Amino acid sequence: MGALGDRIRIHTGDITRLVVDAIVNAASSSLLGGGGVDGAIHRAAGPELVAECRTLNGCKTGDAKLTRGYRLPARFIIHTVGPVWQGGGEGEAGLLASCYRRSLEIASDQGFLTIAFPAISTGIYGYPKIEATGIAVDTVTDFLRQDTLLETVTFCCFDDQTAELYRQTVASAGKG
Ligand code: AR6
Repeated sequence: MGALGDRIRIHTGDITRLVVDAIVNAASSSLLGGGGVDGAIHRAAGPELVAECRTLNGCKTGDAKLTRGYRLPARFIIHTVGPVWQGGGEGEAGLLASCYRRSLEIASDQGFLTIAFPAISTGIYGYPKIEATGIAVDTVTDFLRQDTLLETVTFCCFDDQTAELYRQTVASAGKG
């Protein structure tokens, strides 16, 4: 197993294109689809995905559920529900950390080696990007310290500006 930094990758692009064991979806609590990355994942996976999601009885904020990946190159999808930003006083930070942790727990339980995350809650749900990136990087780093199975965690950023923010955050986390 390589050093911690070698197990974290930052990628710019569309998460639906990634060849990994599982991609994470920033879903809504119904799990029945929506806009943003959720809409892109449902479009790329095809209609079998929503059919499986209907059997799951939704998902609580901060929790995660697993489905197959259908027409995606990723074999599985871990659907997690991020918090809607309400100013920071409603437990948003803990809920966002829980999204990352629960997704990683599922991946590890399943024996997955590679997983990719979008920037959960930072689009339609309005979570401030700098704070959300700090939580994403800290939670993934903490998890990888005690888990030796997962080989790579990819942060899939939709644009270069977000990727640059992740690079800076990972670099400063490594110094701490
Ligand atoms: N690949 C990677 N990242 C993406 C992609 C993509 N194809 N498309 C968007 N992003 P959002 P949220 C980035 O709004 O804030 C849905 O309606 C985007 O730039 O997708 O958690 C759900 O059903 C942003 O940085 O998710 C929920 O109701 C990040 O993904 C709600 O939106 C997350 O933005 C969830 O809102």
